[in-house]
Amino acid sequence: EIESRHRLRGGWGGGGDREWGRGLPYDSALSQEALETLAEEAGFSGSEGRSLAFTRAASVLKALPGRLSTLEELGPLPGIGEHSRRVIQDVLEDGVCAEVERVKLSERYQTMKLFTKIFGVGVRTASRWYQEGLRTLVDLQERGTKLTRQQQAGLRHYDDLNTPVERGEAESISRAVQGAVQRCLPGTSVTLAGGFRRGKPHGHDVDLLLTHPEAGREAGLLSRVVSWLDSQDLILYQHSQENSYALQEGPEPPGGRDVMDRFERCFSIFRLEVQGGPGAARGWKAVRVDLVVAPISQFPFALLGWTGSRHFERELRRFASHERKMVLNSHALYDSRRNLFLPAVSEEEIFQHLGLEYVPPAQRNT
Ligand code: 8DG
Ligand code: MN
Ligand code: MN
Repeated sequence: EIESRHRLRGGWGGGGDREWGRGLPYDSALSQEALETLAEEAGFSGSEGRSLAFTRAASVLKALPGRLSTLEELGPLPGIGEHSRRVIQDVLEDGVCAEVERVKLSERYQTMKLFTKIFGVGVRTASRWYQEGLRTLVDLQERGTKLTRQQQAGLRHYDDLNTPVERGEAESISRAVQGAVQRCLPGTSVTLAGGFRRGKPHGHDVDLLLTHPEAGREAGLLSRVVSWLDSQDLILYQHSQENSYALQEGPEPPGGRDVMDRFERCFSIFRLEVQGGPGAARGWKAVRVDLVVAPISQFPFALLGWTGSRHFERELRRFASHERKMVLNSHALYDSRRNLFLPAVSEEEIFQHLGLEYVPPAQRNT
């Protein structure tokens, strides 16, 4: 897809004013939404492959610069399969796709969506609860469903955590963490990654990447930072994981399950003071925050990995492995042909190693 995007930039210019069959302006947003719903539904059914196929198709549409007028225009596009084409065709012709509308109305889809929006609840747990006949958040509480500490926090702050985080809020949390690291280890840098680094105006959480210019100094930093934030009543929930990455082990096999990495990190919920918005009456709002610590030598890889989007990362890693015989993850880039790690001090250098033009964060929203 990354390759096809490059091709598209050359070949698809100036299509912005085309209109579809009945003379109404049409853009691909509706088809994208329809395909994303089917991707989500496939994920709920545990069909990862199908889910990925729909996500890819949606993402190909997103990369089209102009409007889509006929299905024929999709002719030479790779990554859009039979089923996705049918969905796009339906949307082009009728404005909706019956299959998608059926999914959206189904009890299972709606319940799975409700449950998986609880912090700490994945598809498997949500699916089990559905099988057990649970349908609402109240059901979970009243029927004494066994919940982890994380899920309890997720349920307690359900509304806040499903309210988009504004950029200003992310910046304010970033500053609070800056303050904490300056007390614990001066010189530590805090970088806003994730969707906000890609320029999105809001997100579902705040992703912060910590590093220190002197290798090794970052060890043990996170627990001190979290303790200090906690002592300031800024933390409503947290669980941390230690660094489990050892470069000597060699690269992990390509095509690993997802983008999970092994940095020291903290999944948390912050208590953010707010003036307006949904939490205004209370004066605070719960916000999901991911804190990740990377050693300086791995920082560019961590930054690239944690900037996302998830789909962009997946495609980039696939490109590295299929086209370059390289293993890319959030820790390193490994050249399997030459049997060596390719170090980098910036994201630009990683793209160079991969033989790709640099893609700035704002263009990674695929
Ligand atoms: P959003 O929060 O605004 O909804 O979007 P996002 O910022 O793009 O999504 P995210 O779920 O916060 O993930 C940000 C990036 O972090 C994404 O490309 C995946 C990446 N990431 C890693 N490792 C890990 C990991 O171990 N867990 C999680 N959750 N994300 C990881 O590189
Ligand atoms: Mn994020
Ligand atoms: Mn995150």
